[in-house]
Amino acid sequence: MSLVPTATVSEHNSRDSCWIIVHSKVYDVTEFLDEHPGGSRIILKYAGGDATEAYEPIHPPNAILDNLPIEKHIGAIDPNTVVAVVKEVTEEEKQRQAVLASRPPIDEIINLHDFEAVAKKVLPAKAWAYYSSASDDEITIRENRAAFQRVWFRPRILRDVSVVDWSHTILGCKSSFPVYISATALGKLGHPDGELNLTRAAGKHNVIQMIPTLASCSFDEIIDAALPGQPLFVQLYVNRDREITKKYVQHAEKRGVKALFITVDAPQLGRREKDMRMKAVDDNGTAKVQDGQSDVRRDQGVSRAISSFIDPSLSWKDIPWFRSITNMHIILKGVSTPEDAILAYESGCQGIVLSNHGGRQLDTARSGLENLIDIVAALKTKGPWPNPNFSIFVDGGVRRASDVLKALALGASAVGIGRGFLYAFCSYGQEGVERSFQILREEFEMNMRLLGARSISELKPEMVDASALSAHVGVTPTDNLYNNTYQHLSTAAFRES
Ligand code: 173
Repeated sequence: MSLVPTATVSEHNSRDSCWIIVHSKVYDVTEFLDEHPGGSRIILKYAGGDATEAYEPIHPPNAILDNLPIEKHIGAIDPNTVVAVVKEVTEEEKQRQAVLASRPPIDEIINLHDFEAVAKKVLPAKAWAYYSSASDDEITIRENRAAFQRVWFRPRILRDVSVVDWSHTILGCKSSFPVYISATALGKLGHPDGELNLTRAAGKHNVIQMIPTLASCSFDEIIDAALPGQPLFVQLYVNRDREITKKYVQHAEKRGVKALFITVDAPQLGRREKDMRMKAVDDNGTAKVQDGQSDVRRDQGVSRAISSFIDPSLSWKDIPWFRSITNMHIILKGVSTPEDAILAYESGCQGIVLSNHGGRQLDTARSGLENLIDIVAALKTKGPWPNPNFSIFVDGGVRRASDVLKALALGASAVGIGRGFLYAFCSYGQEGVERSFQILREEFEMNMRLLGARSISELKPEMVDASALSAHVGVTPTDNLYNNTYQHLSTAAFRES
């Protein structure tokens, strides 16, 4: 491979001739500018220079190899011409490092909310905005939590609960508990090891991870980090180019992935306004090249910028095609109504996820937990119950084992947690994820004892009162005097610096 001097690269710094450096390799991306899913503006910002830092968290390592013709790979940067740039650490980064150093010790993290509180403080503002944001007025993201609080327990007593067992089987795979790690994109925005934090922790503790299509790590990196036989699922955004999708799906199956979760609630990405505002702030502060292009709106935020490959024409007619290209279990992720649940069942899928995409898609969509009631009732009319060949998963707002137990009592097969585990690795890496598993195990043990369920199979609809679930109103009068004196529970404390 030829060596390219830095000075030569810097001559190609415009829309007419645009070279960039990524991981010490030089690429001519002039003709790719208009094809870049994130728009040309972001590439032009680094025209003639090193784009590695911006590239790294958003692209899997093989993205250039897969998308840029080999003749556009100019060569390797000549190391003798590279002037070591002492990167100025921004004030924000300095503050962030200080906050990181004063994180609460991990054994003081005692619930999944604690991780969120730490992540909010230690993440770069852009990453926090991307992960935490939800669509429009963010009603649904909050409803996801509130829904669990409208379901009340009806515990049974005197059942000899000296031994309780929360282990479970999900789509034929053994799992430590009835929870899987749901897919969340762009893990390296939050931690240098990205999704591998989840893979490694999951392998060690028998938890199943769903690999995101838009992971920061490549699909193969994630599979390679898994232990032999470690069960994994994969999430799929369907590409406009079905050949790309077919290759991805068949590769996943060949590498041993057990189930394909096709995302069906995102033909277009929701407007996540926290994320959008952050993008606008960032651009105003740092844009060097004004290319005059309006191919990607400046206020679209991270996710919208990289989602243009998703096919909005996906329809029920495509399901037989998926069945024809893979033998993996096919699960539709993002089902909300009994009508669609029955269509999924009748089209030969092996399950559905009752999900509103963590409140990031249609705002004021109901919670998966609420939808569970009608969907279970509809599916009961269609076949055996529980149906060993059709699983109903729920995700959204799950932070406690008690949430999981409520969903299972109401008929869910298992529950997905996305942000809860994401925030665990953003704040403490793999150790954080392992701690989150330990917290859940302790919560399962206590809650199952108190509920009188010795195993997951003993969870029954009679153990919960979901009569208020569809009410959507807080009917309890506010007790102002009491509330004013009530001391709020707090999250883990930062150490004094
Ligand atoms: O919720 C998301 O942010 C998401 O699913 C997504 C979709 C496309 C690109 C990046 C993220």
